Amino acid sequence: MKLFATRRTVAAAVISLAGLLATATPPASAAPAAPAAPSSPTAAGASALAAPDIPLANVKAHLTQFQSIATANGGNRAHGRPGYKASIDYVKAKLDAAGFTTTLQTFTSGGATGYNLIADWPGGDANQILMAGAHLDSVTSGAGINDNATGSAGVLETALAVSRAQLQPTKHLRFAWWGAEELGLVGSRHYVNNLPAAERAKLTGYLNFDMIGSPNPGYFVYDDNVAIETVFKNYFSGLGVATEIETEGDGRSDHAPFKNVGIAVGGLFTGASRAKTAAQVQKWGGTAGQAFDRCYHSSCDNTSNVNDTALDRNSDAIAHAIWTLGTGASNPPGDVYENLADVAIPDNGAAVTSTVTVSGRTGNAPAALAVGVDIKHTWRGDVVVDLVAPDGTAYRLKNSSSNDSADHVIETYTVNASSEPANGAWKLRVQDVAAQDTGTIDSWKLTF
Ligand code: DTR
Ligand code: CA
Ligand code: ZN
Ligand code: ZN
Repeated sequence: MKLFATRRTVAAAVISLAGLLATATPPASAAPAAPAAPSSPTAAGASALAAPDIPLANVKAHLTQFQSIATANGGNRAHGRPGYKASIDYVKAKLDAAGFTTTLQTFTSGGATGYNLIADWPGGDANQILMAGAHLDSVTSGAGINDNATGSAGVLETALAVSRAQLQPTKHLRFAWWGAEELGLVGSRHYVNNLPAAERAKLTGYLNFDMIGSPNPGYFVYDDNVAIETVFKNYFSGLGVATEIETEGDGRSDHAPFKNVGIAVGGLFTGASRAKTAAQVQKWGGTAGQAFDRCYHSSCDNTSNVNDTALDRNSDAIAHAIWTLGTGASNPPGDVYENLADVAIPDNGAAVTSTVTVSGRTGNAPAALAVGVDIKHTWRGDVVVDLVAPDGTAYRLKNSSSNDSADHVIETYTVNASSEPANGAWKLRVQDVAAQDTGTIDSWKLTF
């Protein structure tokens, strides 16, 4: 829209005229609804059980076993090598003895047979599965103790703690140890690619642990899903340990195949070859200018390449997440899924989107799906807003309006989404369709 005076003065004239006329209101189908419930995938009010401490000595005993296996098998535990299968056999034997239902899934990579070990804890809601996993393979150059016997041992000892507690979680718990991660997430991609859509839809989340005991550790939390991220951040703040968002690994570990099909993911990481900064030393101690793990993918990645405090804290954090996300309420009404990330809206340009991933729910979305929108904009009449369901169906929330010069779109719309499966990647699509004035998607959320 080409204006001669500044937009504000022209608008002031138009608005004062328009004040005599009906003001723009959201389309009837998206009439504002009641404010949403507190934001969490498990509704407020359901109390999760407190996790036990994970004994560091037990975790380190697994590391010693993995080191011995590598030493006895050519110095590594790599895909296709005897050290990897011996690692699988060790973990499987522990889980079988602890009452898990274990499954060995095979695949082929580079002409060699690979193995994923899947362990299900009997019980819990079969339609709401919480998964935790770690890759068990090393590179060929070493024993792979920090990368990734630490993650494998932390997940193993948490699973054994579930057994010791004879836990009866709300959700069904599934643990996984992946093969051939170092060759390109081969094992976890094989698992996800061969998981039918109906089975994927049951996964409420996948928690990934790849390098959780780096010798010069940082405390990094994956920021792929706000609810899972919050569980981990709350745990560490309870310890008085600062955390940072994990930025090095998008797509670089076994959470990626799950995220790529719309499953909520999270995890922890203590750092690889990047150097720790002086600012990070202030938070965490250690050595500035030195890699978080100077033996990353090297022959020196052995049992002396681990920081016990980091390993202990992260193992306890795994247990905290499993107990918190696994024993909280199942999906009663009022679950909130939100995305707090800012997305810039180009002036008079292409539409932008922000995604919220819903998983682990059963059935379709409700007839009164609440869509909470917080868009900052200096001329909201420019803005068109749609909710796009996982199958691509668009629901118009707000049309543009040439005379609505007010700031911001902060509304809760109600959408009849009862024809849409609840699980999947929902998107808020926003487009600025008039020149001048710009804005940002500040946050948005779905309340079921
Ligand atoms: N892909 C992992 C190492 C790795 C590097 N950056 C990140 C970030 C988050 C998790 C893991 C990683 C490996 O080499 O096994
Ligand atoms: Ca501990
Ligand atoms: Zn690696
Ligand atoms: Zn790794």
